[in-house]
Amino acid sequence: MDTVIEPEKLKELYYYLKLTRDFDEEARKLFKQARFGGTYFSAVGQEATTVVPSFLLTKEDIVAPSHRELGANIGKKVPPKVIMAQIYARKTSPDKGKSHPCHYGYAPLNVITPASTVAAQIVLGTGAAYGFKLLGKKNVAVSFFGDGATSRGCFHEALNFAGVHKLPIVYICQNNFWAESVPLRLQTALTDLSDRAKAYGFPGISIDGNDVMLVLKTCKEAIDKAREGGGPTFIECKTYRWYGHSEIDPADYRSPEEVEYWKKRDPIPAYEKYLLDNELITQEEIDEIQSRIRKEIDEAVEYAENSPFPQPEEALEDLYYEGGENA
Ligand SMILES: Cc1ncc(C[n+]2csc(CCOP(=O)(O)OP(=O)(O)O)c2C)c(N)n1
Repeated sequence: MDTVIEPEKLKELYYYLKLTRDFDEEARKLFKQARFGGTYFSAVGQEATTVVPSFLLTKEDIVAPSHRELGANIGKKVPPKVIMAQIYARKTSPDKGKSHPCHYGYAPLNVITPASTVAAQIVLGTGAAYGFKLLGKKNVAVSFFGDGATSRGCFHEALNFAGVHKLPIVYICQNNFWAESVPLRLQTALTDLSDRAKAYGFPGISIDGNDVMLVLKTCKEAIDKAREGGGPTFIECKTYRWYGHSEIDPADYRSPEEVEYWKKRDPIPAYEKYLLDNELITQEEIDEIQSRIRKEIDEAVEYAENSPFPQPEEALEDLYYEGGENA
């Protein structure tokens, strides 16, 4: 069978998608039990658009995620226990418990820690791509953001710069039709956000972000092209978050019909069916993946809950980079 990536890899992708879904539902449950503070930004429903692009990258490629990109971290193979320690704000997390719970970043795998300011990570991802170009490296940056982020000035400045310099970057817009409680129609008069790319001189594509195989094909082509010096691509993935903006938001600004419509378009069972129908996975393998995921999530929770909190005086540590050849 002709697939965009090897059949074995399709199976591996299923594992990362399912891990993201189950981890996310677990984190929601833990928040409701007050096992960690702050809030939690669920991305249940949006897994295809985050896991797939990251999964296609090498370790050296850079990911610039936003606050809803659990899947981008899992797809880049950040260990679940590292992410759980971040959610729990423990000392063992990459930022030693200093940042927001869902600002997951991980330097060893080139995942940039998101900034709180919406759209700021688009600038960072673009800067990373510029760095790759200046250094003559064959690497790619992938920047993730929501529909709301495309209404901010720095989004436009970054894409303009990327177009001028033909940077090796893929912009993944997760259009879930809501920026917190603001509907898309009050943010823009556009129907397809990918039209924005025209203004910057590079291709924009709008796709069904819940179709795993379509996301895979579109992202693979864009990433390969960027790696070969073909410049940026903007991919608008139309998708949906099932729950509120964060776990403290009941999201009663949305109609039950709208939520139901999208729940019926759940990307994961559809992908599972595709794999089963095409004999790319067996039910036994699915069951085995499921029990492996359960064990990994339990271990991640145990790790986070047994990790210490940072001490107040540690808040002043690591504010400036003190090592390296330019120190
Ligand atoms: C400049 C700025 N304005 C407002 C906020 C508060 N805020 C955080 S996330 C968010 C919504 C972002 O919407 P979108 O970009 O569509 O991403 P989504 O949450 O839908 O994934 C807002 C308004 C912020 N962090 N930064």
